[in-house]
Amino acid sequence: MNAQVHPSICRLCTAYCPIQVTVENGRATKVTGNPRAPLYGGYSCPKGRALPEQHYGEQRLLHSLKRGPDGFGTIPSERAMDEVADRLKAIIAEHGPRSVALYVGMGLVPFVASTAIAAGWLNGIGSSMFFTAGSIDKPGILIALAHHGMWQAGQPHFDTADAWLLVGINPVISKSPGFPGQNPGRVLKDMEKARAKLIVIDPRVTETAKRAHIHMQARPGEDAAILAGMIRIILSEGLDDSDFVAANTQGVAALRDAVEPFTTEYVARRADIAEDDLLAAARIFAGAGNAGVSCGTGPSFATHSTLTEYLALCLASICGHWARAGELLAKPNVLLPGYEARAQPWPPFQAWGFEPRLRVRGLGGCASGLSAAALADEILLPGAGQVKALIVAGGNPMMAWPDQKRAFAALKTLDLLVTMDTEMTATAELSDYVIAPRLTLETPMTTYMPESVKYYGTTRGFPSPYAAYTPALVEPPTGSDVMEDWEFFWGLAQRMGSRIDATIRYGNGPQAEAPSMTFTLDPAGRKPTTDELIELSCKGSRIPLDRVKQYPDGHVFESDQRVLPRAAGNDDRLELAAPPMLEELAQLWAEDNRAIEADYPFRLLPRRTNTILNSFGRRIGRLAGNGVNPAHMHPDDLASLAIAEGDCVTIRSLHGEIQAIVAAESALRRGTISMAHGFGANPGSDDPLHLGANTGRLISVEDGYDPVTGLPRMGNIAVQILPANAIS
Ligand SMILES: Nc1nc2c(c(=O)[nH]1)N[C@H]1C(S)=C(S)[C@@H](COP(=O)(O)OP(=O)(O)OC[C@H]3O[C@@H](n4cnc5c(=O)[nH]c(N)nc54)[C@H](O)[C@@H]3O)O[C@H]1N2
Ligand SMILES: Nc1nc2c(c(=O)[nH]1)N[C@H]1C(S)=C(S)[C@@H](COP(=O)(O)OP(=O)(O)OC[C@H]3O[C@@H](n4cnc5c(=O)[nH]c(N)nc54)[C@H](O)[C@@H]3O)O[C@H]1N2
Ligand code: SF4
Ligand SMILES: [Mo]
Repeated sequence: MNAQVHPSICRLCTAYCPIQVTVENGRATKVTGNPRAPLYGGYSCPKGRALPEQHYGEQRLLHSLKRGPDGFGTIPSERAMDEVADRLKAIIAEHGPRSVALYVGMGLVPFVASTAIAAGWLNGIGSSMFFTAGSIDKPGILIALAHHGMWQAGQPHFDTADAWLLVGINPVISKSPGFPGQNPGRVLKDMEKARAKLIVIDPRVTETAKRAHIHMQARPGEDAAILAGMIRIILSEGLDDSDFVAANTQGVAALRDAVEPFTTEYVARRADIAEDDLLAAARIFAGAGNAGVSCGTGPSFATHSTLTEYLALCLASICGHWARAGELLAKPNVLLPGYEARAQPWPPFQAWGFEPRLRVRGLGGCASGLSAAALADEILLPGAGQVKALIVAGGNPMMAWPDQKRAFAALKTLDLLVTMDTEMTATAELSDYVIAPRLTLETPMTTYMPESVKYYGTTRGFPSPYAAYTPALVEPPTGSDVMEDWEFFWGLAQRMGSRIDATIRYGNGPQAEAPSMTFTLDPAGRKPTTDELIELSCKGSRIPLDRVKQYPDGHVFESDQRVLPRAAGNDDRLELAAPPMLEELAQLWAEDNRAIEADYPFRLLPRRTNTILNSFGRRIGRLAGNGVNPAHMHPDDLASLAIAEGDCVTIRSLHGEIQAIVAAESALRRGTISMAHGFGANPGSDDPLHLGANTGRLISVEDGYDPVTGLPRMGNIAVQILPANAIS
């Protein structure tokens, strides 16, 4: 037996854990955490350890497929590209380039150049109908930054934080990039040792909330009100950093007026939390020398997401929790170009109202891109500009888009649907062609992607200047016909006689002027290798890629670079009173969420679990368990409805209904139901006992949608529970 152990990187989620992969006779047989790697303390999770199953399990697509009258049959990938290119050319000739849309999902995230090349291909054929899963995640972050402005130097070093506020984010499980995801359980332990205080707002006693100094188990959907209440306490008690506020912000008086109605007593009653907890949380956050606040998908999906993110920024700014001149720059970059940062803002900027305009709900281009929640309607709405062909790359619209039935109707109307996926997903089932990609251990990669997420929110990115590179460790299984995601777009451009015009700009507004990567590929010329694309993306990096490659276990490339003082004559300011945000705050006040419809007394909340990543790997037994996503409910709620654990109930919203198996969970706030997404089947193939239920079916794309990002209410959904029925 020829077994070797190689260091590598798991890229399933944005944690990018360093791993050790045992390779026997050209196959990856075992994955464990890498104890030699810095930052992660040897951590790996069950999903990462199941990489061999992802690569060699029966579910893996090893050939591209074409749908014929009798179902799917394999097709050589070169021929699939010939046929797809011909059909696209015909569709463009008849309906124009805008009739071709591209949706990029989480499966494409690991390799920045894949998304850049996919988007560059779309550009090259003259379409700007580019949609990503990011638009149905936390799109409000980017719009909030545009309203507020951004602190050039970012936050101080994470290890210096003596308080941290987590709003509806559960990093212990999700490793969501709003909090250091490098072994977050250990990060929390280290915080405890350093006596840093963790404050959590979550309707569930999550794995993270268990470690909190203060946990406000609030009513869902009240996060903006709670943050407004904290700001009011800080300003009225004079706990703000008034020197920082005077020197670097504007609008504090208007903010003070706007939060005035959000008294401690009012907020505590509205969100059903203890007044003392709210007071203590505000005082701890303001009293900290350095503190951060990160909001997750919980508040994002509960409506008012941009406002919540905006108030989180205002909270940080009134407390002056930004890096000051002379401090060490916390995130100096490694694989991205180095940069100089001053202790001054980039002032607010416009981040919406861009081309292209969509034809539905007044939506269009904005900093978070086009809204994927509007794409089904763009496909269904007849007339000039209708989308006729959709390429789905590393995404699963049938599992992930809000309003599953509308997504189903839309995908079935298309003239051409092509999906690139490693498995036969619910979306692939509806496709004309399914393209089989290489998987991660078959491709080289760097930590470039998780490094770059710092440009998409204040608390994101590696907490230290860490980087790693891994070569491909194995070849795809013998006899397979798979390609890298980017090669498919290269192949299409080659056949369509178009170019690939790719640009990656990091960050938002004025910040995006700084590091960027622009390249044009001419598919008439020589095809690059993935390693050449990696080199291209790291051109101008602070640390040369070759040096990073010298450390197979990854390395922290410390820098002694300091934050520079404000430039002479500069008077840019952070905006604490952006009119659209203060107007929304006034609406929130008037809205008063306590009026829960009498007929829909429960609130359905999103959650993530440690073994499942979105809709990935649903067919990998070790991860998916029995394949069901239980509807978690409080035992007292179950008792009051005479429902037993394991019963199948109907969950009905104003928009749709699903059937789900109930599990008791006393960690939940009463009146809430907590369920993972990405389960279930296409309409007509439901099998709640074996495949689980799709929570997207309960969502309406028009309910509470944000006028800029288009994000509808995807959580905090009012539902009723109809008692056990006799499904078997
Ligand atoms: N109801 C509800 N809806 C939600 C959410 C929710 O909480 N509740 N969450 C939302 C969020 S936060 C997000 S980000 C979106 C996610 O939306 P999507 O990205 O559309 O959905 P995923 O389930 O992540 O699908 C990723 C797909 O990529 C495939 N894949 C894995 N590796 C590769 C690869 O190397 N190449 C290719 N081509 N494919 C690969 C996987 O098999 C999977 O089918 O869903 C959103 N939708
Ligand atoms: N294991 C695993 N990791 C993942 C994923 C996965 O599917 N599995 N998905 C990845 C993706 S695409 C993303 S976007 C990230 C998401 O990462 P997170 O944003 O951390 O997502 P969750 O873990 O679902 O945590 C959301 C929390 O919000 C709470 N919540 C629900 N509604 C509300 C509300 O109205 N207010 C407040 N304050 N809290 C609320 C829920 O109880 C839950 O604990 O995770 C990524 N990582
Ligand atoms: S947390 Fe798990 S899935 Fe995410 S990178 Fe680490 S091992 Fe992979
Ligand atoms: Mo996400």
